[in-house]
Amino acid sequence: MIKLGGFALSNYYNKVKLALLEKDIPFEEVLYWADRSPALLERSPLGKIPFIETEQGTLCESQVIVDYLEQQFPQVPLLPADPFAAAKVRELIVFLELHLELVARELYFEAFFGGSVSDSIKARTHKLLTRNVKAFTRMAKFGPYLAGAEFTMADCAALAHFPLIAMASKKVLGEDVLADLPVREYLAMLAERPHVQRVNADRKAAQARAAENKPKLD
Ligand SMILES: N[C@@H](CCC(=O)N[C@@H](CS)C(=O)NCC(=O)O)C(=O)O
Repeated sequence: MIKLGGFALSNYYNKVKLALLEKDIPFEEVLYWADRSPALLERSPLGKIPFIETEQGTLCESQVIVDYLEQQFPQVPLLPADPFAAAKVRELIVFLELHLELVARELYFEAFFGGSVSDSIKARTHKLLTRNVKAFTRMAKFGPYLAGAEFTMADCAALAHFPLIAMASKKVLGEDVLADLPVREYLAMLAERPHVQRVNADRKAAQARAAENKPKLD
């Protein structure tokens, strides 16, 4: 059985977890923190999560994992059969991760971990996000799914990344950079899916556990 390594607070972990659930692939979750321990580095050379363990070995990088799952378990597809339509779905994912999530990630230290980010990084991130979101708006369909009429792996990515991008930009830049997109309605629509409910519930439980274990400063 496939093992999914990582933790339920991670957006990239939840992207893969939702793909596994939607594709009805049996898997086991194994808790790994991104702590650069030897055990983790052996499975994911940069010490990032998620990774999966298969009978043939380990794989890291969420998109590589999702692409592998798609080829290895084609029964419930998360990509259209037509190669061009499939490429358009993957284009959305690469765009969302490279040009939105990875850019917004610069803000996470201040938004979620009690740190602070310099004004120059905030200004650069704001400029890049404004430009990149405008481009993304031209590509995303919301019809009702991100790539059109069918649920695809792009929705697994968007469910995981949209809330963080919106929260981080609102908190640190004072502006939700996704505000002009129908993100709220889209996420509400996705939340009707039982597997999305499971991913969200597990994430919330992990958030609550993390809050309980936070060292008290007083
Ligand atoms: N490109 C990677 C990104 C994974 C990633 O950034 N994971 C975060 C958790 S959400 C992590 O492991 N961070 C720890 C680190 O970068 O050292 C993927 O798609 O899997």
